[in-house]
Amino acid sequence: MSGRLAGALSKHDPTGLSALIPGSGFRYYTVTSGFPYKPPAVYRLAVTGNVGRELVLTVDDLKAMPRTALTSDFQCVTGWRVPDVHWEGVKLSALLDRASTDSDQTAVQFISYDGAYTESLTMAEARRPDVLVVDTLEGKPIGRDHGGPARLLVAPMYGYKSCKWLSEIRVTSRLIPGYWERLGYDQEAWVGKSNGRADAPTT
Ligand SMILES: Nc1nc2c(c(=O)[nH]1)N[C@H]1C(S)=C(S)[C@@H](COP(=O)(O)O)O[C@H]1N2
Ligand SMILES: [Mo]
Repeated sequence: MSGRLAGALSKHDPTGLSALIPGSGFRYYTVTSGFPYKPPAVYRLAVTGNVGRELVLTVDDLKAMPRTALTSDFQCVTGWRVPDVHWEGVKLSALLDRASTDSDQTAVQFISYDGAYTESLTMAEARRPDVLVVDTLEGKPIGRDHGGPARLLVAPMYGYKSCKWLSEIRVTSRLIPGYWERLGYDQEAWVGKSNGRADAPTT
């Protein structure tokens, strides 16, 4: 069901169809004791590590870069799934290019400003067109609960790869396991192809 249809039905149907509205099926996750937040005006995203030039980007800088929109199912490895979630942001590959990432580097680490969460991808994964730094969810700025002002979205993988409250993207010479990987979850977190995803970038 499309988001628009679910939204229209929910206005007239009191039986619980609102649970199908994209976005409303999310759980809000944090591994810390709270939900940190940096207002858009003070938020900064750094691109660091083995790059030709380090970047420090504002929300406006992200808005000014070539934008990518993508609709994909969002699925947590624990079982919940939100169909057809619409995100917008900037391809991670574009940020890596803009920072003149050293060509011999093999991995990228993602660091959250919550002070605890990290994630990582191989360079090949990081350069996929369906891996974005997103600042927009269902047409609105990403708020505190969903890890705004900007978070990672690794559309083809389980939700734990999509680091919330993203503050630093660090180019590294080797893969550094993330928070959940150190607790036993797979580094390669591809969602099964049988889910019928339609998450190709639309721009
Ligand atoms: N910083 C941070 N990022 C995180 C998490 C977290 O606890 N902290 N949880 C991960 C998991 S397991 C999932 S399923 C998604 C959930 O995203 P949501 O809270 O926006 O629904 O965020 C991922 N990114
Ligand atoms: Mo998750």
